[in-house]
Amino acid sequence: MRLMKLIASHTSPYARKVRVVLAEKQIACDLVEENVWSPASTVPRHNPLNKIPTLILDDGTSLFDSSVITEYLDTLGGPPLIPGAGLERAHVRCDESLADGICDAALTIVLERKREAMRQDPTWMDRQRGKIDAGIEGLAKQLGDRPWLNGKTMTLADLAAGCALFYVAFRLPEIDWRSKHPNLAGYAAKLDARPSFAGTRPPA
Ligand SMILES: N[C@@H](CCC(=O)N[C@@H](CS)C(=O)NCC(=O)O)C(=O)O
Repeated sequence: MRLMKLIASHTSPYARKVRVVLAEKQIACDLVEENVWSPASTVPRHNPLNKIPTLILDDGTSLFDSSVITEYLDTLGGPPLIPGAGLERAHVRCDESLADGICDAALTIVLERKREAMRQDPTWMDRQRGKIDAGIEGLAKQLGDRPWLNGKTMTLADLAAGCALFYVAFRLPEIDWRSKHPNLAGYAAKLDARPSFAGTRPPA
């Protein structure tokens, strides 16, 4: 059987979420690094949206959007990360969406800051900053003093939340969520110590 291939980068928080899930579930997968911003990107051959992560399956077909990929990986064995059905499942998926939404807003600011100063839109960036602050606050409230976002068991929600929090810390270090939300600081330290997170840190 040919190995699956994950087209990813070392800095994408969405790709990191997929890599963390692969590591947690000990699923073998080749990592192919691609720069989607380069005209030479081969990603459009597998994903018309030219976005990473994109998973190439062993039959040559592909899956994209990190939440679709993680849902598929969860069916391949290893410890289940998404509850099987009902509201429990919906809550985990909703938390994943919240975490991804924090990444979307952070990435929007990162991309806006790459434009010439004159073309940057402060109102647009403030709007995104509001989503990041409120999203992180939402995670902190939900976590409360519980070990994991959905109670006693670690789920995909926690892995997605970790990727979002670490992405904000990496790209927008002025957002000091650790001081503002000490419960998230302890939670993040616990996630960071897991081999799945330790092995997928973005380059310094
Ligand atoms: N919702 C998508 C977001 C993926 C995404 O936006 N990836 C970024 C890299 S961090 C990308 O490939 N951007 C290229 C582009 O938007 O053209 C997911 O969860 O996979």
